[in-house]
Amino acid sequence: MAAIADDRQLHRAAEREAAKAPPMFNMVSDTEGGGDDSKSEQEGSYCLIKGSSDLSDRGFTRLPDRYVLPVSERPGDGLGRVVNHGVEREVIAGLLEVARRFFELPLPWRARYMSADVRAPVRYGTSFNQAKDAVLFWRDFLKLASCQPLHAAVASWPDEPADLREVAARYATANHQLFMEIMEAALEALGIACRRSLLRELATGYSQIMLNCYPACPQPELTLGLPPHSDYCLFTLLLQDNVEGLQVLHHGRWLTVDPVPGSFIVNVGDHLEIYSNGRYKSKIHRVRVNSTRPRISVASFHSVPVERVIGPAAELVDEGNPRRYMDTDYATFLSFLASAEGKHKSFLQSRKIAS
Ligand SMILES: O=C(O)CCC(=O)C(=O)O
Repeated sequence: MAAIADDRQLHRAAEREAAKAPPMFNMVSDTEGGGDDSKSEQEGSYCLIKGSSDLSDRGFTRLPDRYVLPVSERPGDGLGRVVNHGVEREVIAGLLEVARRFFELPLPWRARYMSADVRAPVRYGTSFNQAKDAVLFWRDFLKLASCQPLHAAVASWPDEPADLREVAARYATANHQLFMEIMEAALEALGIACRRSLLRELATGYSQIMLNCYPACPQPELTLGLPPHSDYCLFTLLLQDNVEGLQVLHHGRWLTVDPVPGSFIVNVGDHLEIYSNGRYKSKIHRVRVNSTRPRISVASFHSVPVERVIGPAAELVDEGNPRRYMDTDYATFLSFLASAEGKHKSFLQSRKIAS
């Protein structure tokens, strides 16, 4: 038995070494060349990781150790479904298609947009918060700032694939209009008297599109595409292709969201929970990956302008409903991001007033 155990240990050690062999954590040090494979990770420095698409392209059969979650945090079985709420748009298929083509570009093209600056209007990267994640997540992303009016942002978006700017701009405009309609309905439902002035602010508020790519993963039972989190915004409108992956935490159980082609998932974000003084609850969600089918999703986050402070609406606070959250703004959120891992809704918890 001892010999067998030793053999197994040796085998696992050899597998670990084999998995380490490709230079996955090397710095991508120039914008054209996509990095020098001979360089090693520099301890303590910000590391631009090539990401899960790169590993998937290399045909890994075993998940590298840095992606393996502790046992208690690994995905279990999807237990159910939630009903999606959405509006069909002709531009949807175009955006999913152009996103797919972007993630298929050679790494040096994608790497031109790698940045450690979370405020950068365009940012390509991997994992959830790669500068902080103790365990990496099996996702690559392209973030595009998409505040209205769009023209200032579009000029900084990638010019490859050649139609990305046009297709994404049409999508961003349509998506923002939809957000405004949903927001108007939410404000009316909350009984907000001054909703016209808030809607005026939202017309040029904060918007961002996140193109997510989850390549097929060699050992999906050991990792996640994204960890449990809630979104920093009022609403997220999420588009997914026809591959399952999104799960929502509902009464302590993870429910898999059925991908309905052409629909949007409408997610309540932290800002709406704060603004509504807890009447709307932001939803914790995560993403599972699978071993056979790559998945593309597009999350559009919408909120108030970045410099604006948001707190519970005056109409929703009285003696019977005391204020439950502290005011917050983008700067507070960024300093939180720099100081914590942003897991398990902890930003929102950090704004809660103890009762
Ligand atoms: O890919 C998904 O379904 C969810 C994406 C997401 O949660 C995010 O981008 O924050």
